Formats: sequence, C-alpha cells, structure tokens
Amino acid sequence: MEQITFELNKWVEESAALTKPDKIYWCDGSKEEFERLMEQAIREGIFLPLNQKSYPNCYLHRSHPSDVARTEHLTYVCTQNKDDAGPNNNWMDPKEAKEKVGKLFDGSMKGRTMYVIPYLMGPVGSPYSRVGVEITDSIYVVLSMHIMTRVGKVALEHYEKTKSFVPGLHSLGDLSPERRFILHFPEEQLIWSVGSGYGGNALLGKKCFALRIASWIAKNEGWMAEHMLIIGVEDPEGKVTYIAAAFPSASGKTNFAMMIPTLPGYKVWTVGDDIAWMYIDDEGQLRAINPEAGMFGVAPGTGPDTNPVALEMLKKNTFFTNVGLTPNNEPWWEGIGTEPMDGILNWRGEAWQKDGSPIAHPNSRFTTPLNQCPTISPNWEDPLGVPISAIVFGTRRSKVVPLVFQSFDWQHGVFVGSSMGAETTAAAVGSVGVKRRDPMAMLPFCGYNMGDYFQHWLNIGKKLKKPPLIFRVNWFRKDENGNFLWPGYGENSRVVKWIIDRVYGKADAVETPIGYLPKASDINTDGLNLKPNAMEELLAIDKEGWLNGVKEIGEFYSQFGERLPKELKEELNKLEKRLSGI
Ligand code: OXD
Ligand code: MN
Repeated sequence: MEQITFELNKWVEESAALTKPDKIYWCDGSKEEFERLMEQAIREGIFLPLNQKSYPNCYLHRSHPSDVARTEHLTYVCTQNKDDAGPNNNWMDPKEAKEKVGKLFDGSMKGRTMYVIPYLMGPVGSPYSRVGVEITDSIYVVLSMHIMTRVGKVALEHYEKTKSFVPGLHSLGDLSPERRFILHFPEEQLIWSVGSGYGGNALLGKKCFALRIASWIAKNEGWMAEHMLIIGVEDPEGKVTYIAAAFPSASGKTNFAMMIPTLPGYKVWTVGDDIAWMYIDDEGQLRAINPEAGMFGVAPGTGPDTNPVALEMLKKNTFFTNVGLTPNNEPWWEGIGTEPMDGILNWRGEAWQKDGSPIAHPNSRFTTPLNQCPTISPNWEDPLGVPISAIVFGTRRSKVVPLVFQSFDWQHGVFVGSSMGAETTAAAVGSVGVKRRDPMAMLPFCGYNMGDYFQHWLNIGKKLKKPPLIFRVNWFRKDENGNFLWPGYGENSRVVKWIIDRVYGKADAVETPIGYLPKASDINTDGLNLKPNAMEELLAIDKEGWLNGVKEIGEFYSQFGERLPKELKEELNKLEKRLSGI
C-alpha cells in the first residue's frame, strides 16, 4: 500500500479518530476477500444463503424495516451559499452540518471494524473514470460495492495517476430515521452518510457520488452526470445506434435497458441501467460511459414477460434485499411469474398471512454484476464510451402526455426535460403516485441549484456539433377505465424504431404545438392487440391538459427566480401561444 498518498491516509486516520473503530481493514477487491467477508456476513446473519443449486452464490439480505428506500427528506446538499444548493435540495450550512452530524459519527464504530473501500467509477483506463473511497462499518456495503463498482487495485492505480478521489464516510449508526443524514459537501467533494444501510443512502458511489457530487463537478468541468440508462439499439441491417434515457426511479428503467424488442431484426444492447456520465469529444460528439459495474434493480415486476433477460441474469452471483423467501429457499416477488406458495415468508421473514399484504417489499432490490447480463454491449467498458444519438425522457403519466414526441431542437428538448411531471414511486420514502415535477428524472439527485443545471444543459447544447435529438415518451397512458393503452415492455421497440428512424431522417412526423409527433401510421403496430382508436388516443394533443401543465410548470419554474434561464421561460411562453392557437 506504499502507493497510497498522504491525503488519503490522512483522511482515513481522521475518520478513524472520529468513529473510533476497533480495527481498520483496507479492501483489495479480490475474490478471496469477497468469500471471506461473505462467510463472516452469513455467520452474523447479515446474509442468508439462498438455494445454492438453483441460485448459486446468491444471498438474501433483510434490512431494518424502517430502512428500505432512499430518504429524500434526510438528504442534504451543504454549500457555503444556500442558493447554490437551490430550492430542489435540503440545505444545511457546512459548518453546522459537520458539528451536528459529526456528533453522530463520534464513536459510531466502537467495537466494530472500519472498512476502507477504494473504488473506481467507470471503465478501467478511461480518462473519464473517477476514484472514490468509502469508509463504512457495514459488511453489506462492502460486499455490495464489490458488485456495483470496481474495488481495490484498479482504483488505487487510477488514483495514483489522477491524484484525486471523492471521500465518503458511512456508518450505520443506530439506524434510527431520527438520526439519519445523507450529506453532500460539493465544494469539498465530500460525502457523509449515517443511520441507513439502504443502497441509495449507503452505497456512496451510486447516487451520492456518481450523481450528486459528480453533477457538481460536471457543471464546473463541462460534462454531464445524468440519471440515465444507456443502450445500443441494433437494427435489422446491423447498425447500432446509442440512446441515453432518463426515467424516475422504479419506472421501468432497468426493463428498458434490457428490452427484448418484439420487432423482428432489432436487438437492444445494454451499456448501463441507471447512470450516464457524458462528455463532448474532440469532434463535438456527445459520448457516454456507465460509471457502475453492477445493477441495483427493483425486483417486483421483474418477470418472464416484463424482463426475461434480468430473470436469467439474477440466477447467480446476486444479492436480493427485502424479497420474499420460498420454502425451497428461492427468492420470490410479485410479478416473478409464479403464484405464492404455502410456507412462503414475506420480506420481513414472517409467514405470509395471505391478507393481501406484499410479500416482497415494493422497493425490494437485486444487486448483480453487469458483466453477466445476457444483453451486455460489447462496448460497455469502452474507455471512450459510446456515441449518443438520441436522448429520451420518460415518466409515468396516466393522462395528457402522448406515447412519444420529439422536441423541435436542443433548447426545446431541455425545456421538455426540465418540465416533466412524474408520479412518485416506492424507491423513496413517502407517498406513492403523487404527481410532482421531476426534471430529467434528476430532482432527487442534482447536487446543485436546478436553475444552474438547466443553464448547464443549454450550454452543453451549444458546444455539440450535432446534438442528439431529444424525445419524450410515456408508456403509462391509461384509458377512462384505468387500463393501460399501450402494452409497454418489448413492444416499446416500436417507438424506439420511430426514434431511430428520426435520427436518420427516415421517419415522418407532424408538427404540433408540443413537438413533432408521429402519425398513428408511423408507428408499426402489426400484430398488436390494441383497443380501437388506441393509437389516436395515445397520440392526441389534450389542449386543456397541456394548458394546465403550462400553469404548473410556470409555478415550478418560479421557485428558481433569477437562476432560471430566460430561454426556458421563453419556451414556456411559446408553448402556451402555440396551444392557444389550436
Ligand atoms: C435507484 C433509484 O435505486 O433511482 O436507482 O432509486
Ligand atoms: Mn436510479
């Protein structure tokens, strides 16, 4: 470990002086380390081995019942100036935050081991990859980081070259929501998380570093850290076109990232399912890398019809958190494709009462290595990333927003992304199904004032030689009886085909007040069993609905005051004018 420089050692020593662990252990990321720590975790009851015949090397973890999702209300961005965090973030003064939360870290690792995890976000050898170091007292975190990131030697080697790392201090504390804080200090590029073992709060490489801190760094350095999946879509001629797509948590993102297209001749290659780091190359082309090495996906709803690729992928080397357990020692969740059987245990490990209560927690998860994804792109670890031709924004909206439309240009696309409304899901603590604005699906993850973030998007567009086309999709439209109008999943490939054909100027569209829409006949619906006029309904412009939206967007925008780029206000006014004209 001689290569570890002074700065890293100093931070580890300071953290140990604060948290007072019995032991300090430096993780090397090896298989041997994984096996040894897994044995210990099993002994301590943190992981339960699943059926090793049908699920080799798979384990179940049950978290504390009050620690099952991200806690947005306990997540803070601590900038010197409150306005830099913006109305989209909870804010604490950095000094006050350190005093207050420092007390919770004081002695929090007494009697425990402090694990130091050097990890790399991004492919080995990529100039766009970055190093983080997480200190934690949770073995679940260490083992999960082994899957989700590249741990150990590769990270330290990258650190030697770049001399920079993002420190993240994590302790389980007493797991009480009253003493739970997820703090970001973007000016210092520092993360503090205490009181939670849940992935999004505790695996600091993911939401905390790769989105909140990275979005801040990206704004200053001229690149983008986005809550986006990345796929390559191969057409029948064998040409692969890359798309980056933003959807709020638990809105079918992982399914889309691993879609089996129903359209003959098409194939989806997975590059990433949650986060994209994108930069402009020397030719002015936007390119994306996936900073992660694993998936932390939502289990319920993952089944043979919705995501057969994931089901296949989860059969080995996978952790399941808060799913049900069958008498055969296999994981179970709603939508897995089988009926619950006698003797099944719910996510808390209790006998299921057949009372309609969920067996798996709605935000139960799988943690699995990306390299065993059957549809993994041969380019997923390309150090220079993949070229992005289209950006897609999607949310759950039962009404108003059509199946798909294209923005007029980049600026209008930024407006479309910035103003998207979404219905909340179980990925965060709070009520489910409530409509809120979730710009670019980044509301919980933008590490600074979103007004500045919109400006950053506009600036990036000006630097791109051929900006990707920007689309809005909505798979979740319902009819007046509450039934979905569109079948979704693999059938979404029909919409993806239109998107790609637009990229190459091969598909038609009509100009409408909200953007370019396909005509019903522009989307291939051969063999689909849609209700009569479904396409017309899916592609209609609901003038009243959109005018209401204009009002809501105006209100949402007003909280950003001077920080809202005037271009977006202009786009909103133009939309209102166009709508009034029909
Ligand atoms: C996730 C999330 O876990 O967005 O990816 O909550
Ligand atoms: Mn996510």
